[in-house]
Amino acid sequence: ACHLPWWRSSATCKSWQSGHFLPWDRCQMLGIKGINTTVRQEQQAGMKEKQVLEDLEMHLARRDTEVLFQEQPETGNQYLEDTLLQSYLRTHLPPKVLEEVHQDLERFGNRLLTKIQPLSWECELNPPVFRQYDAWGRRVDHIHTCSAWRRMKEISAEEGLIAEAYEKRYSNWSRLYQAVKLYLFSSSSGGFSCPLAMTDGAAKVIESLGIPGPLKNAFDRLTSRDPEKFWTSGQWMTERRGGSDVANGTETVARKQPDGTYRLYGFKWFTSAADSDVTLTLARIADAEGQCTQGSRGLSLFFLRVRDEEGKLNSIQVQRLKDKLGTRQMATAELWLQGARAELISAEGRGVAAISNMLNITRIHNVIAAVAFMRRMISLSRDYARKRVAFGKLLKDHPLHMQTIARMEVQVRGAFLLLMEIVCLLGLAETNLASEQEQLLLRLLIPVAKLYTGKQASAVAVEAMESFGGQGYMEDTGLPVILRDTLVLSIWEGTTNILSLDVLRSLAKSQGQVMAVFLSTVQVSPQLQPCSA
Ligand code: UCC
Repeated sequence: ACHLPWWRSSATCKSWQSGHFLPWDRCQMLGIKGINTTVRQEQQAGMKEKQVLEDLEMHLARRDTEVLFQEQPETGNQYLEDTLLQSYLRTHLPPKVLEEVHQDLERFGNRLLTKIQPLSWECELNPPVFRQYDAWGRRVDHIHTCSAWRRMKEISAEEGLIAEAYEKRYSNWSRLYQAVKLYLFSSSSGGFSCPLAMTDGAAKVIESLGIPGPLKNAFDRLTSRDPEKFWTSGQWMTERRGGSDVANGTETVARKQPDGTYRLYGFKWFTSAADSDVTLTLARIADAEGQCTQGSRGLSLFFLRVRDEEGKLNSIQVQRLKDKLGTRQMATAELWLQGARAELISAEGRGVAAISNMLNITRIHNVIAAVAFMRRMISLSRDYARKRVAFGKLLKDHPLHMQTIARMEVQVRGAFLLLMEIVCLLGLAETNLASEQEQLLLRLLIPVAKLYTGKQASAVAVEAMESFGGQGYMEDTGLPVILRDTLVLSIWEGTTNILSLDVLRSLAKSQGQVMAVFLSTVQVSPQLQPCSA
């Protein structure tokens, strides 16, 4: 008799002759119940069953190789595929610079595709692990990162992802060139663009201080192309009482030592890339009576090494790693500073003003990441539209679908051009070629671009995810990773409202001049603008 195995659906039965599974109604039709039938009837039934089985096997064979599976969306060499980027460089860079940069970017695009993207996925699959004690009960506070993450650090040095901006081989164009490499790297970096942002910010702060003697070694390492020498930096600003209101939230105290260094005592609640070599952080210097000045004027900026030469933590205890929605590839930790040795690097009480150089750089990196994630999602969505058939034709032949992609494309193009404008201005400012107006424009555009693209990137990522249908929601497509990592862009490095206040700060401090410059800049013809060659 026909029996239904418990693990099969009720619409299926197992034929007693063949051991194959047949739909229940086919069994009925074939009359293969096996009892109360004549020999002729059984022969007829046997032939019918054979035919059905052949049909079924053909059907299964087709299912194995064809229609059930959808073609995977892919990107090729991101530089060569990015027509806007290429045309921007052609129309803005001097020919000699363009020639060298083009060659390097084409090579880098291939390296990203063949070597770096697979590492990025490895970083996602092997997030950092925190081990507080060793097998013998000794406290070790070891943050273990995967080999792919450590390789990203070496690649960053080899590619000069920080060095390029400080060597200034191409004068004011070096910043733009660095930003383009970071833009290409960002969505394949497995989260390593975060420590790079802070490393760039730390180098910028040290450079803006005139690279004082005690910081020369650190500056050289932060901007090195040698993987053996290269250091990354953290930026420890956020404490228990919050990350936005730094002036009132910072409780860490600095005690001066007889040798002129300081020891820091406090609790840093959110320290990204906790595996970094060095960091910049804020603290309140205690006077002889142990009293500290409260508010912004009590904050000073310190530089410290996280570990000593033997890899031992600098009087720091790791409380735990953060359990984040995204950027899970990167170790973000809660740290107790228990007398960490540090050097004061700003004037006393000028910590916020000094670290704002770092904030402005990391905010530009945030814009870079926003544009890069949008570009990656849209590129994948476009490729999918060329491969995926629905309602009898490719998605690319459905006007409504293409309208959705076109709208996203407009978003990313606008954001990309804004980013290029900002890094052009930064390059001019860093080579003393920027006019006063250009400096004001830069000051205004950084918070505007960060707040705008941070929000825009998550909206575009959600839209792009939807364009893949249910596949977009599948973890192992890698698309949800991009969405999660994008969502942080409006949060860290200043939330949207904090940046809106920063826009007001720039307006107030310049007595409205930033707005006058902005209006006059957007009203003149593009040919007259600073970054239009
Ligand atoms: O740490 C974090 C995670 C790290 C991960 C980073 C990865 C990035 C990766 C990107 C790509 C993948 S998240 C935490 C980050 N924290 C913040 O962003 C802080 C947010 N809060 C603010 O920005 C606030 O506005 C504060 C802290 C700057 C406000 O401080 P104050 O002390 O209340 O502000 P004041 O008194 O208005 O400003 C003090 C001085 C003033 O200079 P003077 O005294 O000369 O007038 C300001 O003009 O600082 C100056 N200043 C600035 N200057 C303040 N902000 C700026 C600025 N943006 N540019 C120039």
